[in-house]
Amino acid sequence: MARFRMTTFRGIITLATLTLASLACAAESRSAGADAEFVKMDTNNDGKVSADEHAAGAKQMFDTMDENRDGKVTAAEMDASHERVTGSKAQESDMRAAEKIKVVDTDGDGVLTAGEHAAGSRVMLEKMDTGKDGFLSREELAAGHARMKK
Ligand SMILES: [Ca+2]
Ligand SMILES: [Ca+2]
Ligand SMILES: [Ca+2]
Repeated sequence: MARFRMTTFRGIITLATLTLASLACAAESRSAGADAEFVKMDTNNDGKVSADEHAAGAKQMFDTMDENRDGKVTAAEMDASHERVTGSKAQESDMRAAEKIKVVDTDGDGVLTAGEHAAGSRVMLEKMDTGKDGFLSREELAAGHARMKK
C-alpha cells in the first residue's frame, strides 16, 4: 500500500513538473522576440535598458532596415527587412509597414528618416516605461510588445 502511494505521488510530481515545463516553454516562445531584443539592447547587462541603449538599438534597427543606405527607410525596405529577419512575409494581422511608418512620419512624406525614427522610438520608450524611472525593464518591454500586437 505504501509502495502504491509512493508511485502515485511520484506520478503526480512528474505530471506537475511536465505541466510547469510546458507552461514555461509556452511563455518563453510568446515573449522570445521581446526577450531577445531586450538582451541585444541592454549592452551593459545591468538588466534594464536606458534611453541611450534604447536609442542605440533603434539606430541599429534603422540601419538594418535602410538597405540602400540612403538614410531613409521606405515601406518596401521595412517589409523586406521584416522578411529577412523573420524569414516570412509580414502577416495580414501584422501592421503594414506603411502604417508603421505613418505613426512616426512627422513630415508625412511616407518615408522614414533616421531623425523621425529616433524621435518615434523615444516616444515609444516613454510609453513603455510604465514605471517612469527612465529605464525599460524586461517586463516593461515585453508588455509594450504585447500591447503593440493587439
Ligand atoms: Ca542597461
Ligand atoms: Ca533606404
Ligand atoms: Ca518622413
